[in-house]
Amino acid sequence: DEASRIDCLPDITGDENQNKMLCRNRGCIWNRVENKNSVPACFMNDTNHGYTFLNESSGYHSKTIHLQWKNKSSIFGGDLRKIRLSIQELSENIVRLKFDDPSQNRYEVPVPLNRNIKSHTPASQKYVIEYSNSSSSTFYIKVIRKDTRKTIFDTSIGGFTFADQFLQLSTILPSSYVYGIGENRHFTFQHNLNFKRWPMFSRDNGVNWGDYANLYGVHPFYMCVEDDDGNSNGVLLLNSNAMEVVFSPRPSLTYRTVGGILDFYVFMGSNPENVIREYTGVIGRPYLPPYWALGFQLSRYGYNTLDNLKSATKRMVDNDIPLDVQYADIDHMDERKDFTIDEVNFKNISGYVKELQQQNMHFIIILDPALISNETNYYPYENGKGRMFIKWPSLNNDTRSGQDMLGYVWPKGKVVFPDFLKNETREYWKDLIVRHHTNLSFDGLWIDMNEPANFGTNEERPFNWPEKDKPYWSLKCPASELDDPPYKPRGVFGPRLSDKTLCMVALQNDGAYQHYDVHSLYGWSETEPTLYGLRKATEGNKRGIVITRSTYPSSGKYAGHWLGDNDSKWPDVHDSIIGLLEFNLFGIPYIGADICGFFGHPSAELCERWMQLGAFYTFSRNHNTINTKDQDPAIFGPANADSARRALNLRYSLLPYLYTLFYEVNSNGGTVIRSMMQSFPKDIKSRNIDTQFMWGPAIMIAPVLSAGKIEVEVYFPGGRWFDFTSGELISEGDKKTVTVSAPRDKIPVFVREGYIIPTQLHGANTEVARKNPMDIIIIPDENGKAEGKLFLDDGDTIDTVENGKFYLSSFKFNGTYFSMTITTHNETMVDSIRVGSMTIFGIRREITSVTVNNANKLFEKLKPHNKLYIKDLGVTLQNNVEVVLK
Ligand code: MIG
Repeated sequence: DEASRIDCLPDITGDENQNKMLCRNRGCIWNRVENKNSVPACFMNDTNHGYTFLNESSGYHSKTIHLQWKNKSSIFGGDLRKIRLSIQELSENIVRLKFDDPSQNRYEVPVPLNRNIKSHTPASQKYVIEYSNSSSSTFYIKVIRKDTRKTIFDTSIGGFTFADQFLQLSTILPSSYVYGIGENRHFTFQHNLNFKRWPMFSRDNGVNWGDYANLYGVHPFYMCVEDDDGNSNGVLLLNSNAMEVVFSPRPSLTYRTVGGILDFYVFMGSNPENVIREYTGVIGRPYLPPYWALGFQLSRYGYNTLDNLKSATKRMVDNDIPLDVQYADIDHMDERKDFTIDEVNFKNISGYVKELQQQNMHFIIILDPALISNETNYYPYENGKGRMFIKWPSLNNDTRSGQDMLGYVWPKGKVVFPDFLKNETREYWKDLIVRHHTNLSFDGLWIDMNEPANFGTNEERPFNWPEKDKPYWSLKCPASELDDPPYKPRGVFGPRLSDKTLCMVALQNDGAYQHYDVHSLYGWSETEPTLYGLRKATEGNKRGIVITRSTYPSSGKYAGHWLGDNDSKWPDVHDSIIGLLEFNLFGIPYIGADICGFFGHPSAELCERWMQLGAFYTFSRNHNTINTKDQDPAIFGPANADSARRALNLRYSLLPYLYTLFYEVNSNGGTVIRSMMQSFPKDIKSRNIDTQFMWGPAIMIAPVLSAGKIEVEVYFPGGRWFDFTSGELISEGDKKTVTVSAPRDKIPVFVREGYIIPTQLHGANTEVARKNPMDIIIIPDENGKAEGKLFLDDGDTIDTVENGKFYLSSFKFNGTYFSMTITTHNETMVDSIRVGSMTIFGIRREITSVTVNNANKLFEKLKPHNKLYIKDLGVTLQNNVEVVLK
């Protein structure tokens, strides 16, 4: 069966005769299918590879199984003779399957997870485990959903290899509705299973530099919708070594990793959202951003002077386009050195930042991890040398032994890399941030280059860019099995794993870790210390925001992410949606791409459309690279400025709803931006849609994604859907695809029946907007019912949720009666916020009177779309509200 083949020559693409021979030597089967290059010609023979059952023992919600290597064939040699499988039933929905070496400890991912066993009964458990206990046939294990009998994880394919530097395991997937795995640029949200291979190893790589490339972060997590009812599961492989996954049309998935252990977590849900709730219950719930971080943000690399930066901010303000955050990139530093300011070109930036803050705007600066080492009196280096940085191991006849490992990044000299896996480094890093904050009062930090990136590694020539006249030798890594493992996952560019990063032999945390194992955790390890430093710097009580380029499961607890260096091209507009959806699955819902593109220059139309879509990124920032033209929305003239203003005003009016979604995921998990598949898991047609998406349960966004188009084909699952701005009924009854008009200045946004959406009059920034009157928008379903929620807090201090310092009310409507019921009221700031108006969509019957808390109120029936508009409720958020329609 061609569809079931698991490649046995992942490393070779060469001479056919050699391949055949190697294939046989590996105990695999050779059979080349003419004209189908994607189908592996050499594939695993299940009976030749893998382990057999030895014995087992049981404990509290756990079982340990010992396995014996079959000793028939091997792919790269070195298969462990014995391995151990520990099964832990963590809860009724979560099971952990951990394969390791019983004879010695191997590297395990040090990210702290919540993996306590929750007490539960076997009867309540949603899964059963089956495995082979035969000493003659190849061992397999299956996780089966109890009530549907669907097998959701199943290793009975492809054998199984566990060698020191090559671990391979395959699982048969319950369906071809598979999503996730990253970070890569994916072309479709639902995976293409035609033997596609996706590498994971954190790397500074533009998103268009080669197809199927590994990018900045690592997320070995996928989600699969199992059946027509939407039952779903997610699987995390907790492993941080260089790895790849390969799909097959069977459908199956094969993992190949070069180290560590195979530590799987299987999460089961009755729908996709529940899976993400389970997943973030283990890796950590997403960060609650400060309210201002939901505002629009402007950035670029290469303002080059403070005057240019100021002009960009001013263009926004002059054109009445909402703006909350202005950025400064590495060009504001003195020769791109962290914790410094270019006192010539950015003289007085500190004063300007204060001015912006007085106007209720915020400021974020970039921070790279690498610090210059060869400069006198550079405090960050002086204060950390020999202690806080990643080091060389001891090497034969090499003076670098035990020294700080030096590389080359943006500053004009050799740099060191803080070792964030060492406890002391956290305090050291915090102190640097706190000291710098006394010079420049930033509100957030944007951490870049933390894959970590190093330029020109292993290039045996003077590395003479960007300063042609000042050559620097690049980092040269010694020969080692760590840098040149027997198998190097495909797509890691360059001949060695250290390409564009540190040497794999580098040591971290005083020798506790080799960089080989923890490379992809570098960005993760920098994130919490950066947030910690930021919070200490900003009076210790400001929530702050960190945006990080390199992420790993659990990064979402502390930070948001941008999708990296994209191009100003139409395909990048579309693919950004896939990135948003995936990072929401990964527990990082604060996410966006560089609006209008990082490399290249967008046409006015591209940037106009991208600004509209970007208005619906949770992290909404326009950013581009050095030596390109400005691309802020006002620079293209009044038409672009008008349409950016319109889209952003729409965003700002929806911020109370968006913030409430963030509160929800922060407390209960789930996603903020979600796919049609997640919103309508039983609707098979929705499962491959990635051109439109949802904000929470109620709002659908269907952007224009190509040039010259002024309409969009939108898929509407069943029920009533309205155009958000006009209130026009667009679809009702059965599901259908509708062509909706989208003139240049409009992004189609729809609302779904059954929800109540708290909105607020937009403003120049969030500080203004969040005090404005609210308009409660009700979208009744066919029975007249709707409901919703509103969460608010001061938006700016830490732990408001943990300390109960917030306001929460719930809305209900049944066709004639509306209630706003306050359930938590520990933030009095909301008391002065007026509930200005109420708008009810799709009211078909006659209304003769409206009372608000028993007082008669004026109302209008707005033609042509049957909107009922109650102009002035005359109440605030302070007390419960009742509205009766007659
Ligand atoms: O290699 O700091 O992705 O957003 O503007 C370039 C300069 C380094 C890469 C980041 C980009 C940022 C840029 N950085």
